[in-house]
Amino acid sequence: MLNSISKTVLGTATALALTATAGLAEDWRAWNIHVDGHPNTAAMDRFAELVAERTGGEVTVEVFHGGVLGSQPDALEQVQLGAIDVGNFNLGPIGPLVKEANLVSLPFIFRDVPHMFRVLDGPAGDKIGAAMGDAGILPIAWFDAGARSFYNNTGPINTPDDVAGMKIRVMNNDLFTGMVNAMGGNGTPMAFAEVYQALSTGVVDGAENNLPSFESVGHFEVSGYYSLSEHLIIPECVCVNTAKFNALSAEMQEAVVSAAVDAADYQRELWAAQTDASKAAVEAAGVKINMIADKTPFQDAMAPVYADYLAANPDMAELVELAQSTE
Ligand code: BDP
Repeated sequence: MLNSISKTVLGTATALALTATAGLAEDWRAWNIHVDGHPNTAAMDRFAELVAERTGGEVTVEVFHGGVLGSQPDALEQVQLGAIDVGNFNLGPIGPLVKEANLVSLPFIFRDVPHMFRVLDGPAGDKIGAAMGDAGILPIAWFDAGARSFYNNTGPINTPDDVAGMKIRVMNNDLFTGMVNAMGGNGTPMAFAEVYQALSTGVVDGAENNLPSFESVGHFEVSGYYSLSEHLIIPECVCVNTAKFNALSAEMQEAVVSAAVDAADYQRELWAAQTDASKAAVEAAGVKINMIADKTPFQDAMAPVYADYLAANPDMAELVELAQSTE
């Protein structure tokens, strides 16, 4: 007769054998920096639903919103280590980890969002994706993050000279500090979660972001002017720890990718609507949206940023040319 311990062991062994036949269940932890009401939060929830549905529950995703799993640079390291499995990441903070990904963080590299997606869908995007995968952060779908513009309190920004002397918060990437410094300002990297307070206490004079994020975390409450410089058009990804993804069966990989791609289509629809809604909301709250008549002086001011980047990474010249020559 079996004693209770061996019954338990046997029971466990049977359960394990059943799981093994069905494939090992994967419970993924997902990082998302955005709050409720932001398009990416809704899209990450949709991703989790679709993954559960299409993998028959073999892969499940629990999304932690609002950056509670840590700042973006920290979360990216956690993805590389496999402590966080998946997330919605901006390619800006990925640049310091994957030099190919820095292509998209060069100011004014893209003419507009459709141009950015054409580059990502072409050979340049393949190179970036492969390099990110090699670094452990595999992109399986691309989100729209619009264009980033400057905001501050002292007055509208119309020329690079208006940025001179200002301390401007940027995401963690030397290209962004270089960008502000090239206008005579002081580019200051800081975690997203700290920016509201830094703006309201005057630790920084301004920051830069797209309209949905400018609104969703309340930066518009502490910034009177949003000037449409649109200096950065940076895509975002649904990115998975490469080893975790590779360990899935081909069928499960397909299910996860299709969930991410459909979630990205949903995100892009929501994004377009939210950009208009956020613009209207911040204007209604009293923010002055400033059109910049001529962006050429901003573009011209970026010459040293490109020169430094290409001097430090001569092998990236081909990618830059690929992007610039993409119709
Ligand atoms: C938002 C991005 C988010 C960044 C944030 C920032 O979606 O990934 O962390 O900007 O400025 O637009 O840090």
